Amino acid sequence: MKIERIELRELQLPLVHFFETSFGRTTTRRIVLVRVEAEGLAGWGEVSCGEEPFYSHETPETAWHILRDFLIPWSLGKEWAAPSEVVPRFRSIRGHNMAKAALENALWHIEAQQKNLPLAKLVGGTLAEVPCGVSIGIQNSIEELLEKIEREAAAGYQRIKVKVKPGWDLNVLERIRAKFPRILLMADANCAYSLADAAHLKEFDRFYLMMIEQPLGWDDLLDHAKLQREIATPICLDESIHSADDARKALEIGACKIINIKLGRVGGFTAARQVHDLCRAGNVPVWCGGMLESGIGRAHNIAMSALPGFTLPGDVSASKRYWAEDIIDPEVTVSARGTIRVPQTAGLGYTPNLERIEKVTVRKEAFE
Ligand code: OSB
Ligand code: MG
Repeated sequence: MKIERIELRELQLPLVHFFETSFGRTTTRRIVLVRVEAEGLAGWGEVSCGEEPFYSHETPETAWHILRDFLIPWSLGKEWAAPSEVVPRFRSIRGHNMAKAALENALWHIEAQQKNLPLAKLVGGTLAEVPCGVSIGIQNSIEELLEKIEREAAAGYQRIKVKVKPGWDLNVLERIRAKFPRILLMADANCAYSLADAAHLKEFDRFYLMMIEQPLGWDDLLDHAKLQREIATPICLDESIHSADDARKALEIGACKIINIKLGRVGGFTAARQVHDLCRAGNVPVWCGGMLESGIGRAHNIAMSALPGFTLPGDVSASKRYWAEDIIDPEVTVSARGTIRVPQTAGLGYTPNLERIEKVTVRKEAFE
């Protein structure tokens, strides 16, 4: 396929409720969207980075820069045999996986339309329905958190993830387990601890969590391996895994037992499938992480979650948990059993709502 035109835009979308992690609180998302035109078709991709360089080094500004000055000039007017060519063609650009993923995923969206296949099927998905969990941020009080857990569990979500940090951890988990002894529960620390906290983290074992996500540094596989030898709770890595090679090394040294795959963090569907295939071959469960995506990124996450190795409920949940009005039609909904039906129609299975997208766009630039 030949890429004829690419449009970048930045949206500002207020969250219906703030989202707080050990990094801080987000109230409005800044989302960069990529729209690629090729052979009469349009494909969309979303840059999933946060507003600040806290979860990763990428921000909307760095993504805009890398796309505008490198990825887009290297793509326009070129022949692309397959979306998977994005990885080798951009290999000399170090990092910036979320910017790369937005472009690559837009090409997958185009190819799904060209081949008249649902995106999920095109990337190898086999599941008709994907199991969903929710990620609940740090709240103003434990009572508010307990209320939220009650509401999400009653809505049918299959597992509850809560955010933890020093000072909002054992006290919170104690209260959750006292009220909800049976829910599938996990905790995400977003790198808030160090190996010096091993004895403290060992106390998490008494809450029989499904896993603890990314307790230690984003670049520290070795200490995760040491910690995993000391605690019973399985470690799941998020921030540490940027490629299939990272996943291989983490598993080889025992740094984790589970991996959270995010399309943006690993750089798009090609790399995500490699991480998935590696984990599946080693019987390591994976699940789809979320980055508070708009409907476009959410639709891509649903397609990826249809791969057969995604055996654990992910963080992909209903649009209405994030947005008063999503930018796709229909919005993403979750069944009473806590599942999302994987669209069976060609392409993304959701239609970007241009009128709505235009309304929340704060800047736009087109490249021909
Ligand atoms: O660590 O998984 C994370 C959101 C932003 C940045 C990092 C993370 C998260 C979430 C939210 O946990 C997942 C979601 O609901 O999209
Ligand atoms: Mg995480």
